[in-house]
Amino acid sequence: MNKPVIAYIGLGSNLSHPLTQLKLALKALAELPNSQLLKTSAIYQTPAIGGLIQPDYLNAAVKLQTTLSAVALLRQLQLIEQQQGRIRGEKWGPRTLDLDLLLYGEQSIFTQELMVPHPGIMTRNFVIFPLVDLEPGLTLPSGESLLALKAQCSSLSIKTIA
Ligand code: PH2
Ligand code: MG
Ligand code: MG
Repeated sequence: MNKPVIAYIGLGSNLSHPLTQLKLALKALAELPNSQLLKTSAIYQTPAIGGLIQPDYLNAAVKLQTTLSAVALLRQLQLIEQQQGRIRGEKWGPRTLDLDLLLYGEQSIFTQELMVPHPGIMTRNFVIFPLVDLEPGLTLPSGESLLALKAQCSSLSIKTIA
């Protein structure tokens, strides 16, 4: 049995009733094997970042304890995305559900399929705000503190909806 690890997962949706998508995803995350859902952030509405004109996103994050390996957890997240009708289209295109493995313990992982910490953590308010809800004192493997990142990012245009 692997040692339990604390992982943080980012959720995003901007298609097919995003609030329903996030709620379904939270239920699926609570039922992940060898894992325990510890905490859920508020849900935020944020303008889409990326080149395409597309609907606003709803974003959130969860804190999970798991004995799944990072890759096994990634596979589970991809399965949930697929179950909720994710079609892998353009890189920055709209999606029914995006589940990103943001942090996996203290580990830095750089492989073809997995980059942890997720590169978006450093700059995106729709990742940083939910993470602050979960663990304001969090420090990234780089040694950077989450609150320092939050201080650098815009709070304009991000609002809590639930
Ligand atoms: N995800 C993207 C691209 N742009 N914009 C917002 N506001 N929220 C997202 O989750 C998001 C995005 C690609 O994963
Ligand atoms: Mg994403
Ligand atoms: Mg993704």
